[in-house]
Amino acid sequence: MHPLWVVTVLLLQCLSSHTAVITEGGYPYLWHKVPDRHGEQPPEDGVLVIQPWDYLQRMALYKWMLNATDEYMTSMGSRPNENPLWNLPLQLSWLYKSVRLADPTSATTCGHETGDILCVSPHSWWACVNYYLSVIPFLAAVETGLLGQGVTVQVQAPTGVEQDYCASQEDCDVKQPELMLKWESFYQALKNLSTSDLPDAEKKEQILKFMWDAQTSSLEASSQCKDLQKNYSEPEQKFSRIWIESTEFMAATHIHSSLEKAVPLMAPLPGRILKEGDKPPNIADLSEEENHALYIFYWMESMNSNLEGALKNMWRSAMCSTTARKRGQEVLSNLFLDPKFAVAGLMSIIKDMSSTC
Ligand SMILES: *[C@@H]1O[C@H](CO)[C@@H](O)[C@H](O)[C@H]1NC(C)=O
Ligand SMILES: *[C@@H]1O[C@H](CO)[C@@H](O)[C@H](O)[C@H]1NC(C)=O
Ligand SMILES: CC(=O)N[C@H]1CO[C@H](CO)[C@@H](O)[C@@H]1O
Repeated sequence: MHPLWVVTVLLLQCLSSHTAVITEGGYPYLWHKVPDRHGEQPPEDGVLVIQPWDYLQRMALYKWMLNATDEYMTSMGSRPNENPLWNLPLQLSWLYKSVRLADPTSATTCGHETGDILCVSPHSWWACVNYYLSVIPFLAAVETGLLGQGVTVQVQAPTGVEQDYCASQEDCDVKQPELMLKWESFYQALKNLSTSDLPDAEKKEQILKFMWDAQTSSLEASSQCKDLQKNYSEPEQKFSRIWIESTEFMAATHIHSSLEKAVPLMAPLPGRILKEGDKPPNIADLSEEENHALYIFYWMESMNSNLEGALKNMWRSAMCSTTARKRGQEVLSNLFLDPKFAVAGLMSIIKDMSSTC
């Protein structure tokens, strides 16, 4: 073979095996720069001020949540980073890397490379959705005493937006009572289970159930961000709708989203914001895997809307046992990760699974 040909083939192989890189050294972007709670001064008067409109500060909420819950996660396994909350900082890392936390209106340079790249824009729909998956779970953790007794939090409000974000435990208890309760139950369950005699496998299942219930509620509450979708391209809007749906599909399988297991699930997500005219599976500057995952996303959306939402409900009721959920995880990861997996097979699998409940 001609050497140039060999190089070309190798290069093509590299390109086609490329998926969006969402980590750095195995951890979310800039993880080592994220402030450590214990490295900081104790809060003055017990009031901790948090600034979620900055990437590192928002990521810090996750670092602290992981730190505070790790001791209750021993039933997840003995290896490091088995805490299932890892999917949340990874998600934020992907949003940051794909510039989804930036201002989509270009009225400001917040979050853009040309401006303050660490800035999280209150105009970003993704940043808004993530508020319900970061600030709220954090406030609930504080409320259940996980970050120390007597600590209260004041959340810095964003400027220049009408979005009504709740800004303290009290405020969120009033504006998002059910959501706060879901997260508090999760933390409460962690504490309860840590002193129970149940076998680890049973504890693990319970913890994952409570956690995914809470994450699903956060996704539902994020419908409040709807107005912010307008400033994105049609393909990005479509993708964002189905991203919520597919995360709910994943949630129904109660997957153990440890650091190691959550990375491959996020790797095929599109590495940049979609533009007008982007048509999967033929977007030239995205990898085969990203194109394929988007194609599946679009297919699932059209399927689900043809069935008026029934696909999701069918899926949820099919995920009725540990065995079914395990199989559900396999189906989803095959669907998104393996471009050869036959889309048509999904329906028969759902049918098959429903009948075993
Ligand atoms: C939490 O962080 C502190 C300081 O970095 C560390 O000493 C402690 O071991 C951590 N706790 C857990 C459960 O990881
Ligand atoms: C935890 O235990 C307390 C006290 O026994 C109980 O009231 C509460 O319902 C339990 N919560 C969860 C989520 O298991
Ligand atoms: C909902 C929203 O954020 N709309 C904004 C879209 O972008 C324009 C400027 O380009 C803003 O004026 C809108 O407020």
